[in-house]
Amino acid sequence: MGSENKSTMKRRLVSGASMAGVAFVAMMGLSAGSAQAETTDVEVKAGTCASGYVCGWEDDGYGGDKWMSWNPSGVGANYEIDGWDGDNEITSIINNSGHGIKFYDQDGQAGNTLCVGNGVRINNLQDYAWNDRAESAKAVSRC
Ligand SMILES: [Ca+2]
Ligand SMILES: [Ca+2]
Repeated sequence: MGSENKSTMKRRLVSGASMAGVAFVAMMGLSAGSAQAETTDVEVKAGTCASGYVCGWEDDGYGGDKWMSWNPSGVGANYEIDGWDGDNEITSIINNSGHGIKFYDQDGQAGNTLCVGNGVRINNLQDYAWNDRAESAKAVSRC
């Protein structure tokens, strides 16, 4: 009797495991679907940086708050990223300004720099060791 119960338990365990497998596959299918939706979403957000502007967002993938939206008047123009809403928060950038944009990791165009060429999109500044660092910027003729 004892061994029969054991084998019944075993069968139950095996069938439970295969059910879990089915659930896992279904979940994988779902996450693949949402990853696709996310890509479209990123493209939509990326499209919100108008020609002539350089834009900076709080999160990667042009998400979260858009702390920077600047239309530089020309080469040499300076921009001060807001100390409360922007400094040390920008994670993604699109430069549609028509100029190179030099970012500084301190206020008043001081400190270390990262130059982002015209037409460049950076999905995640972490890739350049520049996540949450930008505090000010300047338009330059080229990077
Ligand atoms: Ca950030
Ligand atoms: Ca600043």
